Amino acid sequence: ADNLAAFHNDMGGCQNCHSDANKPTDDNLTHENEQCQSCHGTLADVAATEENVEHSPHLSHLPGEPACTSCHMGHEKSVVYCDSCHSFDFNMPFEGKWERHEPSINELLKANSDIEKALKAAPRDTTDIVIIGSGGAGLSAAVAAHDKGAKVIVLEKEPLVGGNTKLAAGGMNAALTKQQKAKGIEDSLELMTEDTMKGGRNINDPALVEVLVTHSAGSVDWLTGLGADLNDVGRMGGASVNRTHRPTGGAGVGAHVVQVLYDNAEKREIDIRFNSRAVEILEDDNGQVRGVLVKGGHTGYYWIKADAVVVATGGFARNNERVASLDPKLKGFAATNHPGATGDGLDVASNAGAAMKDLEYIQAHPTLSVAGGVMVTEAVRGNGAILVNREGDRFVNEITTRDKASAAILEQTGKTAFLIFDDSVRHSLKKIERYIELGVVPSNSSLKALGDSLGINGAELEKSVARYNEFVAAGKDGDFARPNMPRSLNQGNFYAIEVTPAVHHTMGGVKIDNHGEVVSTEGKVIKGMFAAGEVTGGVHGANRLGGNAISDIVTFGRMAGENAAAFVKK
Ligand code: FAD
Ligand code: MEZ
Repeated sequence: ADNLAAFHNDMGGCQNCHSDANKPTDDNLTHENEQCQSCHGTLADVAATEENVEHSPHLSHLPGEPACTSCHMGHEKSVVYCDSCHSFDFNMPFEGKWERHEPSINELLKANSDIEKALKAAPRDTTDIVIIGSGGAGLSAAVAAHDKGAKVIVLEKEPLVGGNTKLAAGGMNAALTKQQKAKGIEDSLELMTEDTMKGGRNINDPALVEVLVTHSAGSVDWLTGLGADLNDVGRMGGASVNRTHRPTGGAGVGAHVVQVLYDNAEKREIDIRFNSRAVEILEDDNGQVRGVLVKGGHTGYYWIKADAVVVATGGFARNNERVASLDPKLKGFAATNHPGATGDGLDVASNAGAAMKDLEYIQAHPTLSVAGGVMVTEAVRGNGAILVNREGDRFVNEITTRDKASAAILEQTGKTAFLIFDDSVRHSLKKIERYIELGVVPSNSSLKALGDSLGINGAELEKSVARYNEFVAAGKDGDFARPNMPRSLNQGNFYAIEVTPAVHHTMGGVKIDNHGEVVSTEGKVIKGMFAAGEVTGGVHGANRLGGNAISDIVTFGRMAGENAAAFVKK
């Protein structure tokens, strides 16, 4: 046997896995995954047998309950899905190499007889609204639309829930929240607007920024009402005050928010289809949405009849060809994003007549860990870490906006830098434990020894940290005017993470109005087509502030869901 199907066939036949030997049950492989678990146990059961393994492959940070078939393929080579971001040396039966060969939307649409057949057939399902994408925008839209009485189907092309949202680390920005008030933080809608516009180089659409800012506290309340914990409030680059909300103790925001939204979607029995790629938005002769063409990963092409669609497919930072065609400086750059962030939604929406906005603005995040392929959250700097170069010197205000911090790192020797912090920063932010578990954070009780072991000038590093601590004591950064220096770096062990910029966020996308409706190339609203989240353009202008995306996707996702529900009722 050289794959799982052949192996199980030798053990008793196709019915070991399938209810119908000729075809899979659905694109989630619901029955097949139940069969895996009935013999091997749940993910947690399997992880419990791996207590002595350094990184248990079944103990993942991903929300939802990832299906066994996300990695263990039946009729092809199995792949370690984690390797789409990391590179672990897991030993998996019948293993092949992680690779993605995904034809673009426009390649799929080229003279395809399977599509023609599917479109001539009756729709496989009828619903009110199809939501494309199961990230934070899509799930917020789904829960909100359901609660306004609409029937929804969520399509997700990956085998897992959550898109980039599940990776979000540092937090969600909001002004005038109960959480800020409890901590005595003074903020205002004007200040959040000013910071957002300034960070976006003032080309943001002011009407969209107004929606973002005025609904931000309401979105925090909505999420906490659904069960989220957003009690910790920290600072991200470009913010004038602490307004970045995350779970208590500084745990990652995204996996938590996706888990909460996913649990709420499950409670409402919302139909979420994995391995299901939206290929085309179908319109009637009047240009009004009438459904969506889907490529089911296991069941083939079919279409769903629906009166409205919400495009919530996220950004395209993981598609370097598309990125480099818009910003050639970023050719060959690594990305912080999940593998599905390829920009399908731009093609799907554009083929249906949508206008695009600000596509050329693409952001690099300054701190992708050189080892381990993991983005190190800006909250590490927000909570006190500094950046030094190989010469052991600071070279930038660490919490400036990302465009400036990334550019400064690329000017240093080897185009990398080191995040330096101590135990007090470590203990201020739970997320740091995850980086330590991944083995990407060398540490030492001596700063000099730490520097020397990593090819940093250790003696100079000691001097730079001592000088920084003097600035903290004086309350003024005499070198780079860093506005917040929450703690000195002098407690316990010291830590270093080598970092470099990587493509992170795509600011541009589908043009929407301030109701979340998609605007056509002729400047008119396309009836029944809504969009929300990173697939859209205009909210963040030329450069997004850290923490503003989670705010964006929850606010605009909810709004698109509610307005789509109102539209279908009409
Ligand atoms: P996603 O969450 O990316 O969801 C889109 C989904 O659509 C994906 O699951 C994708 O597979 C699916 N999809 C795409 N095409 C199709 C198709 N054709 N058919 C069906 N499904 C499709 N922002 C913050 O504000 N704070 C943070 O702390 C933060 N940390 C981050 C950390 C990392 C590592 C990354 C990568 C981003 C971070 N961001 C953060 C940015 C933020 O997470 C994203 O901008 C945001 O989550 C995007 O949400 P979304 O719902 O629009 O898209
Ligand atoms: O908004 C972001 O992308 C963000 C806060 C990322 C991070 O550094 O945590």
